[in-house]
Parts: sequence; C-alpha cells; structure tokens
Amino acid sequence: MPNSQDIPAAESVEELKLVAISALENSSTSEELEVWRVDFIGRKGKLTSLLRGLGSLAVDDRRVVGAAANRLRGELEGLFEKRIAVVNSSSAPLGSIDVTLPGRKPASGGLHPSTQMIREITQAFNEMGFQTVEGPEVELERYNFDMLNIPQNHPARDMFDTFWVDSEKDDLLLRTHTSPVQARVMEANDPPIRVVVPGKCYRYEATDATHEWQFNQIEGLAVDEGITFADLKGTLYEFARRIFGPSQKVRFRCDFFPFVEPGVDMSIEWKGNWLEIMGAGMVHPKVLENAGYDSDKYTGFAFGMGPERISMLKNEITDIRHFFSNDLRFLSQF
Ligand code: FA5
Repeated sequence: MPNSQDIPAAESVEELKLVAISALENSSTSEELEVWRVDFIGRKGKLTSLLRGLGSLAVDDRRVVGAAANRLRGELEGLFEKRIAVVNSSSAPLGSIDVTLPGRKPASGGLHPSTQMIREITQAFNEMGFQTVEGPEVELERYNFDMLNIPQNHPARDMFDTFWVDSEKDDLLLRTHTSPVQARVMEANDPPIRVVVPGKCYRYEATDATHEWQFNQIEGLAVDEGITFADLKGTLYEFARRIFGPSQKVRFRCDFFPFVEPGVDMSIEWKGNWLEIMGAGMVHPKVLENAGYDSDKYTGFAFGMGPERISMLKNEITDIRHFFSNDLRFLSQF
C-alpha cells in the first residue's frame, strides 16, 4: 500500500505542472532539456510515477486525477517540443550574447535621387556666385501668377489645371513652378541678386513617363545693372558643361513665358538628339516693376529646370514616376 504522501490527488497534478514548467523554462541547452525530459515525462519520470499511484485511489477519484494527469502529459510534451525548437534555433546560449559572431554592417540610408541631383545642380550655381534660397510650396495666387505677368485668362489659372487650396482670406494654391520665388526675392531685396531656388511644384497632370503631378524645379534669377542675354547664355553654357561634361553642346531656341522677354528654351545634345532641359529668358520689365525695381536701370535673366528630368537623362531612367513611388529596388541604386 502506498502511504498517504504517495497518493496522487488532483492538487499533486497541479503542483507537478508548476514544478515541471518552471524547470523547463530554466533549461537552456539540449543537455539540460534531455535531463528535464527524462525527469518529468520519461518512462521512469515523475508523471509516470504519479499515474502509477492512481490504482490506490477510489474509482471516482481515479477517473478525475487520471484525466488531469493525461492532459498534463500532452501539455508538457507540447511545451517540451517548443522549447527544443527555441534552443536549437539559437546558436548562442539563451540569455547571453555570442561575442564570436562576425560583425555585420548596419543598413545605411542615402539621399533621395532627386535630392542628389538638386544638390549637384545648386552646387554648380553656388560655385558661380548664386545663393540657394527657398520659398513656400503653398503659395498666393498673386506670386504664382499676377506678379509674374501671367494674365487672369491664362489656362493655368483654370480650376482644373492647378491644385487650389480652400481658403476664405486669400487665393491659395500649390505652386505650379518655382518662379514665384523670383517675385518674393525681388520684393524683399535690392539688386544685385543671384539666387537658385530648388523646391517642389504641383500640377494637375495626367501622369505619364515624363510628367508627374508632383516634381521638383530649380529656378535661377540674376538681376543687376547691365545684365545681358550674353550673361544668360554664358552662365547656362557653363552649367551644362559642369553637369554633363566639358564638351557638352547646347542650343537656345525662342520660346514664350509671360515673365520673360525674350524667352528661350535650352536643349542639350544627348546621344544624337537635342533634348530640351529648361525654360529661360530675360526678366520681363513688368516683372521687375511689379517688384518695385526701375526697369530702365536694372535687367536680369531667369531660368527654370526639372532636376528629375535631368537625372533621367544622366542615369538612363525611363519613367519619372519611379522617383516618387518609394520602391527600394529603384532608390537603392543611387
Ligand atoms: C516653367 O515652369 C517656367 N517657370 C520655367 C522658367 C523659369 C522659364 C524662368 C523662364 C524663366 P515649364 O513649364 O516648361 O516652365 O517647366 C520647366 C521644367 O520643369 C521643365 O523643363 C521640366 O523639366 C519640368 N517640368 C514641368 N512640368 C513637369 C511635370 N509635370 N513633371 C516633371 N517635370 C516637369
């Protein structure tokens, strides 16, 4: 007859469970786990001996305690398998650091391709004496259009050509180009002025491989006494040589922008074709006067280009939409 201490009761199943789980959690090597397995769920282990003692119980107790002990066996076997998997998947002993593992280089980020191109272009102009300035992306209609001699009936002012912002006070929009910063800089400063203005612009566009609804522009403005069209050509020619190479050819053709007179577009010769890369021209006298300048005394030139389009040429990118789609397969190539 087993003595009363050996008689298994429902409480002793619960007690065994607590002891077994705590011992399992403290086993952190395969060897320790094997000792645990033999000790708790092995053929001569604690659970087996508890089950052996069932015979001495009353029939009803035997059924209850037997069922609880069998459930415990299933539970402990499951926990044991999980623990084995954890210990085997870790090469280092649990709770410690394996100082013998070789070091790994942490993944590092980088500048966005648009930012890289903007910096390259602005640096070229900085070296020619232009200062980098910025202006607001949410702009007043006055600066985006009126001050730039863009008349009320211009199609860009149409509700569906530009992103307008609901506003009770003033007419606000997402700027369609960086040219409004020309007006802001002239309004706040006296000549001489030489600035480049990088920044985002927004247009209500049907997007395609060369048109995004959000893109960057870099504006340039030089105002002083005696600035001529030769200064415009010389500066932009030098820019093209710095960005595309010392033997780069450029071409100027007449173009129209309401805020310059005369207006031109500049193309570069690229792989046998002429490709347009920017609009430019002599600052229109009305724009100088709108900013409070004497247009008989001062002249200037201005230009505006798209850095994404230039990066597309230099890096053989076939679709402008890659720039803002946030795909690491594209971004990590820069
Ligand atoms: C303008 O925006 C004028 N403000 C440029 C200018 C400044 C002319 C000063 C004269 C004097 P345009 O709409 O052509 O011009 O845009 C200039 C450049 O911005 C284009 O050559 C192109 O590179 C880029 N661009 C224009 N629209 C888009 C678009 N939807 N997606 C990507 N780039 C664009």
